Amino acid sequence: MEIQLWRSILCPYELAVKELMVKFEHIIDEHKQNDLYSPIEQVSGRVKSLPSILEKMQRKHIPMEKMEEEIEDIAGIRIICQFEEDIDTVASIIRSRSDMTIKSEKNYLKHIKQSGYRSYHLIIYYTVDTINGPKRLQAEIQIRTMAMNFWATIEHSLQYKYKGEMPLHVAERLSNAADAIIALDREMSSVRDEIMDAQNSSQTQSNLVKDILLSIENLYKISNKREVEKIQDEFLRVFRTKDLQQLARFHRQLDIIAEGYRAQSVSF
Ligand code: 0O2
Repeated sequence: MEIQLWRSILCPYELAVKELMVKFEHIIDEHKQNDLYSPIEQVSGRVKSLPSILEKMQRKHIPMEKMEEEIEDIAGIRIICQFEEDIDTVASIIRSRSDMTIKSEKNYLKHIKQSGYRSYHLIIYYTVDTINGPKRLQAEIQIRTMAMNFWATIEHSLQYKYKGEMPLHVAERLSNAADAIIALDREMSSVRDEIMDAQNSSQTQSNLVKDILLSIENLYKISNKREVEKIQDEFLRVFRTKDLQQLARFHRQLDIIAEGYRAQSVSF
């Protein structure tokens, strides 16, 4: 097949990867903006390389006309979570979306691969709009923790290095490392609530500070500069206390002051 033709086949998959990444990244933003812990830590994506597509077609005896149907991971999205519990949450989010239809799911957390590989895989149908109209295609979404990703990345590189003929002593080391990753994920899960609390309050503080600074900036436009400077000094004092409740109280007071100014300017 000509390179040009390959390009036009892969073009919608590139669009799908870009769109899906934006959508998952937006889920992170939405959680943060609502002071919520995000079950998604990080998102990446790729279109499968041509050599990798050709190798898979050869290995699985897939004819050209069946390529798009049978190679389900031409578009691939990887979602990284902090904790193992988050994986289920992310899978549920995907299942409930109206723009993604589940084709199949593979649970390599319950059924760990012989290599030691753990991840949750979903194959979805997703429609992109191209210059030739809508195109429904498949994409693979891999969901895993940071620790699982660490292991899989190293193992993938070694697989590539040894081209499927991994020496026994390396395979053994990887298998031990996989056990250590299971233990690490378990340990992290046991302190999940505490970590989530800490991250939530840091996000709440960051949003509060952003709102307060915006309010002070707006007050500058409509009120007496001296008074706003006093408010700013008071904000710095409250900020230094690192007390979230004091900061929230200050925010509410600022709202009342701003409301007062707005009422005054309307009555004029
Ligand atoms: P890439 O793009 O290099 O990651 P197959 O693809 O034939 O192995 P199948 O049934 O099509 O198997 O899909 P499967 O096993 O559900 O998922 C395939 C993808 O999962 C792989 O993509 C890897 O990304 C990941 N994966 C599966 N098993 C392992 C493993 O033992 N170690 C690591 N590190 N990753 C694994 P590709 O094809 O390797 O492409």
